[in-house]
Amino acid sequence: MTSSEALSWRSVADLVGDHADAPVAVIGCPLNERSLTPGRCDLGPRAFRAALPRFSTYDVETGRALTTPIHDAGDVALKAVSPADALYPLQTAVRAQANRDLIVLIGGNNAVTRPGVHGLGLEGTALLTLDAHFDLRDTDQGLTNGNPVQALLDDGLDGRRISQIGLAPFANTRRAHDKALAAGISVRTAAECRRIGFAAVVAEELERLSGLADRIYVDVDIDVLDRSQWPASPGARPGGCSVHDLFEATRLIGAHPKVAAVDLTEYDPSLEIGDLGSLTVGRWFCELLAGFEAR
Ligand SMILES: [Mn+2]
Repeated sequence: MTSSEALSWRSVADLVGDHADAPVAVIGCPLNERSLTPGRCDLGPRAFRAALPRFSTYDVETGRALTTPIHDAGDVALKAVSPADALYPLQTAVRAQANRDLIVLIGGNNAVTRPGVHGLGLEGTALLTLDAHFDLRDTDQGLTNGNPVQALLDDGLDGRRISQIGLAPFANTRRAHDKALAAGISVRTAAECRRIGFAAVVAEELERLSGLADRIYVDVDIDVLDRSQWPASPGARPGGCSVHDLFEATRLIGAHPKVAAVDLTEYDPSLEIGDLGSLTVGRWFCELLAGFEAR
């Protein structure tokens, strides 16, 4: 690289800092307790930030460079904090960024999602999940990363304002499926996404939810990805969606004017192979920003 080329390399990390008036904020949410498969999702926020210098702001698909300043709100202190006890600090952290147009929560396990939705407020909020799983396990044994959607139904979120995309066969129970349908949740399986197109299904559900709510919270449990492309989640399996699908869908999500918050959960850097996880999460963030700048 010549010196002039070096000077022109502006990375996405250069956009991130202490920016009081930035339209986008990132909150690190290293929640790791009560994962059904114990791991190190608490390492996710640090690995995410470390990946950002590897991404140019320039988008060859549009011929434009990302310019949006991003406020880094730091990490919420969640060491040894249970999902139930994480409700208050996480929803408080989200509410502190209420002046932003888009709040990005980097997990942490999927138990981040319930407090995240509460940060926006249940009233007028819809939930879209990209996830291989329903996350509708019973809550009688307490909150885990396997029941945030059930917990939100228990809290009073109307199931008709929930869409779940990417559900995998032989990875869920009939009980969870029955609960989803009884609650009025829109259930879109992985095979349906392959048939119609993953991004097309996401666009349909964003449209449906935007007619029912003032704002949309999007939960990306990254185990929706195919395990061959994404080894860094315990729940990812063969047969999931491709990274191309996820990136295309994420750009649509970022562009939707009613999307107020997006989380990325179940990234466990301790399962990393050859930087695959960090480079995928970094690109995912770039796609989200590219979508946001198209609003
Ligand atoms: Mn999940």
